[in-house]
Amino acid sequence: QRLILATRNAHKVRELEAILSATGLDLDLVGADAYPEVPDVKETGTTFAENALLKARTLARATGLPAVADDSGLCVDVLGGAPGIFSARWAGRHGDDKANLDLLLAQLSDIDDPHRTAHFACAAALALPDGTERVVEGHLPGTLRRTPAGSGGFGYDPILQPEGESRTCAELSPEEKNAISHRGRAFRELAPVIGELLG
Ligand code: ITT
Ligand code: NA
Repeated sequence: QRLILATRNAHKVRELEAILSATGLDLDLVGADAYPEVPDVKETGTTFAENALLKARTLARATGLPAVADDSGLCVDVLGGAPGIFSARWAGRHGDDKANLDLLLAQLSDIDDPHRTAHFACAAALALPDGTERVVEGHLPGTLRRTPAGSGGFGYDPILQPEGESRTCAELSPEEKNAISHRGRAFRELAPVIGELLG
């Protein structure tokens, strides 16, 4: 069964392939890049769930195939949940991970350790061409380092130290990150629903 990964973020594609392959579902996963004629969705939602549904729905309608999407970000408690849904464009240019991370660190420079709590959030959405839709959310709580560490992962991984971990997400192996991540949690919860609705 073909399932479109409605994302153009190569890091997400890699993580989703690993997470979904490990669920035992027999899926033929293709990235959104296989459908260049489908225009990018404007992320006009006010929540991760709304944006994930928008992305999945757009690909499913345009292609006539089931699609899953991921909308995700970092929510910092002392910033009232920001950058949140604006995580990918926090410093202005969409997808400039280094600029986003540098700006956030500067904004938190006066915040002491006990107040540097945050979580990654991921909404995982499934949309079928017939209009059936499901969305679930996964979280990864932790604290934010003052100095980036590690070269794995992407985005804010070098500064998020998961609860109960002494390393940042960027210092974890891909398998270790997927085992605890917001994305892993969300898509492992969605997997049986995918199996049921596509089966
Ligand atoms: P698509 O919309 O095409 O899927 P995108 O990169 O624009 O790709 P989002 O709008 O969901 O995706 O933005 C996600 C941002 O949140 C991403 O740019 C990172 O800055 C951050 N983020 C999400 N998951 C992350 C993770 O696992 N580790 C570190 N940062 C993450
Ligand atoms: Na987004």
